[in-house]
Amino acid sequence: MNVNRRVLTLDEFTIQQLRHIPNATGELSGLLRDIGLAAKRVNVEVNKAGLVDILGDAGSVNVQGEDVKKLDIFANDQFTGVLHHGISCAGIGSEELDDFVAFDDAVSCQSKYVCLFDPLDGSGNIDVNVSIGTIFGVYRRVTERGEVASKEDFLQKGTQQVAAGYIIYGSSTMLVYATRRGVNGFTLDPSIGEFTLSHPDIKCPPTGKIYSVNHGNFFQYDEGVKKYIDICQKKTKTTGGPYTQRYIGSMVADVHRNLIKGGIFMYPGTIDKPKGKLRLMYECNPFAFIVEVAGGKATNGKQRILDVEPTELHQRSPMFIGSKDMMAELETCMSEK
Ligand code: P6P
Repeated sequence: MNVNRRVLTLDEFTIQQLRHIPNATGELSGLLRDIGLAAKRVNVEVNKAGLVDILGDAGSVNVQGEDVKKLDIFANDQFTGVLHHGISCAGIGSEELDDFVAFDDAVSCQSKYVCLFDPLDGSGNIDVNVSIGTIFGVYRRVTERGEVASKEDFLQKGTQQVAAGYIIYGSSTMLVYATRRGVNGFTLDPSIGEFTLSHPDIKCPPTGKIYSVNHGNFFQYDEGVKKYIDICQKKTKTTGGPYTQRYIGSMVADVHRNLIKGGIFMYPGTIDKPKGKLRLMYECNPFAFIVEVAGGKATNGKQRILDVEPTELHQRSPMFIGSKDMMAELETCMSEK
């Protein structure tokens, strides 16, 4: 049987990466494999979500007589389940759960990592068929292996992430993850049910022509943010433009597009929500890690996102992320009041 060696699956890639890491145990590869498995299961349900009259609404019973769960609860259960039953994760923090969950079985207590995730970000877009996604960040636990994980394992600065990534359930389903060695994208090949390397060594272009922001909140933004948006709107061919505004209300889709093509995504604080809407631990930190490894930048308007000292699991943060030259222009506007 001829093996197609040109197609590198996620598992083959993560195992290959081990060769570059002395005394690696393979636990991180195992954790990423577990995430890939949960993503495939979520992908099946997300793709069927349009068939609501077959699936029924959450709380109803489907044709197989199974209780239908809201898709984000379903996604949360999938990621929590595979990470709990794997050998690499000591506990999780999820957008869907009030508090972090430390797994107390002996195998999980011996695990090296904890994982923070938003199981299905943008799920409000499902019924209008807009791309949605899962976002995750992986940390090495700081408490002793063998003990049950505790709060300090989950509330670490973003700089402490050993890996971060996202799955985008869109025109195709992609898993993109970063370690300090680089950012790589894998597209799900339904014919073999594997994520296969399709976007090796992703780099964020130093500049771009796309700016992403919710204009509906414009008059609530900081003066510096309004000044930068005004500059974006006035760009011409001679000043690096014209720019286009792209914002689909699904962070994974907006940031993924800007990561590949170059651009800037902004979710600023507003008068009503000074801390903005996005969550630090499982939306801002993972994307900040990914984009910085790819050569971009991410701040909360005052400091680097990855340097923010977290105080609670679900804390929010303003978010500015993207191509480094565009971020520099924004920072200039924000520093000049
Ligand atoms: P708004 C989705 O609900 C989400 O958390 C992000 O995916 C998205 O970027 C943002 O909210 C959109 O928020 O207030 O612009 O509708």
